Amino acid sequence: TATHDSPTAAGSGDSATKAFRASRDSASVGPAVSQERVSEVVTHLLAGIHSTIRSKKVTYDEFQAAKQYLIDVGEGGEWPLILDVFVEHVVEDVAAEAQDGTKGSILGPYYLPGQVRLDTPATLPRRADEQGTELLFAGQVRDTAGNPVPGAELDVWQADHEGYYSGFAPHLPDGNLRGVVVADAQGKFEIHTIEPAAYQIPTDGPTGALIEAAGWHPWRPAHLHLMVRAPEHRTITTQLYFRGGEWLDSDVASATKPELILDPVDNGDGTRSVTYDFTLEPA
Ligand code: MBD
Ligand code: FE
Repeated sequence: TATHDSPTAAGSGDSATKAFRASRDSASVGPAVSQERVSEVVTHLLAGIHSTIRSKKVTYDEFQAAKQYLIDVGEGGEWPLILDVFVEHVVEDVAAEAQDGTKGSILGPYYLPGQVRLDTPATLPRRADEQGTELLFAGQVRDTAGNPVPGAELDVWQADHEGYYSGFAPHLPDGNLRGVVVADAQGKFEIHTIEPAAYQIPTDGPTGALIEAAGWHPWRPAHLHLMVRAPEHRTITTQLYFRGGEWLDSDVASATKPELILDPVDNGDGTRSVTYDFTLEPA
């Protein structure tokens, strides 16, 4: 049972918007998008909206409600959340068409760079009284030719046993259940952590309001987030799920893949262990 106030949607929305802006500011500036590209994509996007209005006979009341809704999404800081939940998975699918190696999944709104670096074997930072089933997550990072990738980095972030992320829920210490684990000379790693709970989209913000209004459910299955990187290799951004976990077949963010499901075994002492190996392709 919770002994703290749950974070507000507006609070975590603001944090997610700030984190997104910071990631843009520090990123190198890419090539300007051409006028042709802007026109092509936006014309197609608008045509989709126009065709929805015509075929569903969208009314003036509905149009004005939609305008109010989009204003609320921005004011609540929920653009990162709503876009990552309902749109990012298709961008990831398109990117994946040209990729080899371990399957990717969406980044989502809760990545924070610059976490503590830990040599393997590592324990992710946790509170003294961190709840949840102990999990030993181990494996090896190899390249597409099967050779070990020495010193690969596994940048890991996850929710706690109540489904909350540090940096976005004010009752959690900064950096909790986040870390960059450095694999050994054989690319092997061992990460001690706890199993996360399923994640519920905040019900008190605009994304939650839409889900409720549409009669959908607000859940993502329990998952670990990872970015796996090494020099001269393409960084993999992915998520790992748990066999038998609730919502695996109906993730609100449509971000599960059968290849990304872990099968932990019970160690008989209340802890669980699992291995998962990663394959990196050349950059
Ligand atoms: C999450 O924890 C998440 O991983 C995604 C993709 C969207 C919302 C919350
Ligand atoms: Fe997540």
